[in-house]
This record gives sequence, C-alpha cells and structure tokens, in this order.
Amino acid sequence: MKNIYFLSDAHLGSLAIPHPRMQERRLTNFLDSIKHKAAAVYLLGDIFDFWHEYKTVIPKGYTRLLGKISELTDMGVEVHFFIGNHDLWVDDYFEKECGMTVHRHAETVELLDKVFFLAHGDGLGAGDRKYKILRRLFHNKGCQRLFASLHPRWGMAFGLQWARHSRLKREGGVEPPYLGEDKEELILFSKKYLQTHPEVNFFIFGHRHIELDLMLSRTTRVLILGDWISQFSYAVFDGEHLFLENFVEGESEP
Ligand SMILES: [Mn+2]
Repeated sequence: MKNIYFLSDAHLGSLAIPHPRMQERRLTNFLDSIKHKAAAVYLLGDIFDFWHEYKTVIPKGYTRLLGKISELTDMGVEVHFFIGNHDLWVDDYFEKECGMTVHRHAETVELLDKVFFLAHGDGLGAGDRKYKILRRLFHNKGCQRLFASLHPRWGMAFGLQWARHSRLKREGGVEPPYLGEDKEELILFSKKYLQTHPEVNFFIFGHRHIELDLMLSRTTRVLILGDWISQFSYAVFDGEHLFLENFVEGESEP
C-alpha cells in the first residue's frame, strides 16, 4: 500500500526569504525520499512565491524541483498542483511538461475510501473584503491578459515585489499565530461546510503557514499544513491514518 502526501506554501523564489536554494533543495530531497512509497502528492498552493508563465516563456529557476516532479510523474506517481494565491497564473506548462494535474478550485476527492476536501484556503470563508476584490482581479481573464502583455522585465519584477511586500507587511514577516477555533477562517469554513457535507473525513488546507490538526467530529478532522519555509511540514495518509509530520533531512521515515 502506498501513501498519499500533502504539502504547501514553499513560496520558492521569494525575495523575502533568505535561503532560497536550501529551501528548494530540501523540498526536492523530500520528494526524492518518498518517490517509491508515494501513490500521489498533493501540492496545495503557493509552492512558488510568484509564478507567471507566458505563452512561450516561464520564470527562471526551480529546475531542480520541476525536474524532480517530472521524475515522479514519469514513474507514475500522481502529482496534483492546486493553485494558491501566489501562483495562480499557471498555464499549461506544469501539465504538459511536468505531468502534473492542475486544480484551479477546491476539490472533494475520495482517496483510499476516505473523503478529502482539499484547497489552498485563500478566499474561503468570510475573509476580508479588500482581499476578495484583489482576488477577483487576479482571477479575472481580462486582467490576466493585460498583465501577460507587459514585458516580463516589468511583469515579473512587479510580481516578485508584490509577493515580497505581501510577506514583509506582516509583523516580523510571518503569519499571525493560530487565532483559535472560533476566529480562524478555515476552521469556521470547515465547520459550516461539514453541516451540509457530513461525508467529509478530512479538510486539508495550506495558506495559513501554521501547523494544525483539529478534530471537528468523531469522523472529521481539519489539517492546516504549515509551510516549507521554516516548518517543512507535510501530511501523509497511509490509507488508515493521517499524520502531520516534519521533514528532517537524513531521516528516512515515513
Ligand atoms: Mn497562500
């Protein structure tokens, strides 16, 4: 029996993170370490701090990671890429070149007889209004075409600076700590969603950069995946149990 892995929020290429090569190498090593025991890997968003691909051009960098992902998909491991709020400007490169399956919306999937609700997590729940307007612009086809028509010299520079700024405007450049069950948007969302979809066993999200594993009912848990900036955390499902783990290089389990 093979495992299913979930991780998110590496923000590779971030101008606000001081150790980009180490970060990419660690993620690549992790994927290498699980390649023989993985049936599928779910990347739940914000793997890149700013990804924008043009019709015939992709951003520089990330060759180790994309090469490793391609190796996995060539071996028959499914790799699913959920867009986040930093890397939603994905076209067909990840699918055609790297063999990934790209998901642009939250999905409910059945994996080894359990029901998973998977999403990056931005834009779910009440959220703040200003952000929701920005999100609509980001997802708007017309705006996307307009942005793509900018020369990458400006487009990419703008994107990377925007992403850097959105990190650094937070206190200490890190996300706020867990707000508690009655304030955390993704928990509120899950509780509400569960009322009409009691069949969900696991809600798994990224986006918040906190590690959380919370029981919602006897048969339902919600996990928030942490990040690959300082936590190097991932969830692994073996068909029976779902664990939230941290990748330590040199260790071989699980
Ligand atoms: Mn995010």
